[in-house]
Amino acid sequence: MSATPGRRNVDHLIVGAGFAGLAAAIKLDEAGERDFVVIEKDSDVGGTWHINTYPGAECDVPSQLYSYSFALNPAWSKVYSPQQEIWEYTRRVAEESGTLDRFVFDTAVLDARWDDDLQRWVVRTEGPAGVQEYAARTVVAGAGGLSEPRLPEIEGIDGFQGEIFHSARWNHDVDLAGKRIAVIGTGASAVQLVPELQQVAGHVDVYQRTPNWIIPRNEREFSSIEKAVFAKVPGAQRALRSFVYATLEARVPAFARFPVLMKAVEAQGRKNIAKGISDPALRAKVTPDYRAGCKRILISNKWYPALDADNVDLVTDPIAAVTADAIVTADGVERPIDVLVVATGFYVTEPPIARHITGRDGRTLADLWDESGMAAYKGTTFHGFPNLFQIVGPNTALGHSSMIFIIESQVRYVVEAAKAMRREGLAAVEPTQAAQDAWTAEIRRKMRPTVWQTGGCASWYLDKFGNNTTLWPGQTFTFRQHLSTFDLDRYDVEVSHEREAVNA
Ligand code: N01
Repeated sequence: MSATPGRRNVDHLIVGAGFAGLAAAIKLDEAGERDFVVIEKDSDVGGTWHINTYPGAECDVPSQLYSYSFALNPAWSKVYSPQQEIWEYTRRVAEESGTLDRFVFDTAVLDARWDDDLQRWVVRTEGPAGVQEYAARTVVAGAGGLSEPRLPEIEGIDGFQGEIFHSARWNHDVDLAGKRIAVIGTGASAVQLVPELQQVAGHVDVYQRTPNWIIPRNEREFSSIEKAVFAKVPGAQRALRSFVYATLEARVPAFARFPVLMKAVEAQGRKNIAKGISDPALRAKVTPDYRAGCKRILISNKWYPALDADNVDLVTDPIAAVTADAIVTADGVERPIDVLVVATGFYVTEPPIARHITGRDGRTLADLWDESGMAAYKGTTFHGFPNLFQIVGPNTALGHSSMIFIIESQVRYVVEAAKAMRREGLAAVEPTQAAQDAWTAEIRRKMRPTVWQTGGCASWYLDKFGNNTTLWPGQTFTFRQHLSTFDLDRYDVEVSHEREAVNA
């Protein structure tokens, strides 16, 4: 193909240097697919674990499972790893992989457009050196489902004169000691950061729209003997990892087929409330009225005691407006604040990256998804978008186990696809509409009896049509089985135009 001045040809363009993009880079490299770039808008690897630096940020999946299978870490300090430790782990894995020379940091993807003549994606990026254009055989999107902060639309919020920031964009320059702080949201992030704020703030108002089921966190540090055993006997660590994996998978039937079993979790949650909170009125406010599991089950030993503290108020009246220095609730009460922390989650079912990816017929992924919701073949590939692979795509997220297992399953599929394309001399592969529709129909069928669909709550798992387009509705090993080989027979394929001409 003729080169356009300034445009760089690459085989693979990977978007994002979090767990997904990093695994894709490492595994493509190992498979001999070395001509790739990784475009990362942040200044380093680690994705969510580099960006989310709010106080108390920790993983709620056990550390033994929250790591790559190909890079076990015997040095995890605790059962649930803190953010900094996870980020340092990703950095170390990246350095040791020898792939960092192909990472481009502080650079955003402006748009990606499939070019039928080139049989490549034309991708424009913008970074410190300006705008760069790439022509890539494949795009591997690993931008993450929880990366774009969702800011609440509340009257007057733009006119707030104090400090305001999202949990995922923590402003460490703000001194919180003695301040009056409001936190909007009571999800996984808020549950971790509020207990930390409670310790330093003068007063904290926590604005709750819906309570979550929160069970105790079985927290402890690994002893030096355990760490030495993990380092010297990798089999021991693998055995523990397998045990954690099996324990988490054993919960799937309760989520997916028999939500009534979740009553056991609710009993644990009620006990946790009773242990942490003495005031019956406050206990009532934090007790959910829907089936556990419908929203993500949270784990914390610190949340309820923090809410029970003298310097914390839980506010359940809806927020009516934000003024220059206060929050006003629907009952007319005005609560003055210095700092507003917005812990309101992320754009999950309308990911902004979808607006920047334009397929074969000139439509963006967002255009399609706006009409009928997110859908993909095997959570990874898209009819109408040849050679596009999304890691953590539609219906691949988990409510019960480690996303790294899913990421590795998808990365294997991408590598198998790259090998198949090279072996068969293919320029483009794209799942057939029939294959994608059948996959989506099967997901919807499996989703129907799950707690996420029947549990009686609103959650970010569901899109505007009421469909759960985010979670995988089963055990993770079945997902891995589905993606263990690249099933070319479910794809429309094209050889290169040059080869077509020779064969004609
Ligand atoms: O976000 P969320 P998050 N006015 O969407 C409320 C992962 N994670 O950042 O429930 C008032 O869960 C909203 O209320 P409601 C994990 O997968 C993992 O906390 O919609 N309130 C809710 O309380 C998690 O699930 C870790 O009624 C508003 C909160 O804001 C995901 O990230 C740690 C509002 C949003 O909760 C997201 O968690 C942290 C409004 N306008 C996060 N809009 C680990 O440990 C929203 N809310 C691995």
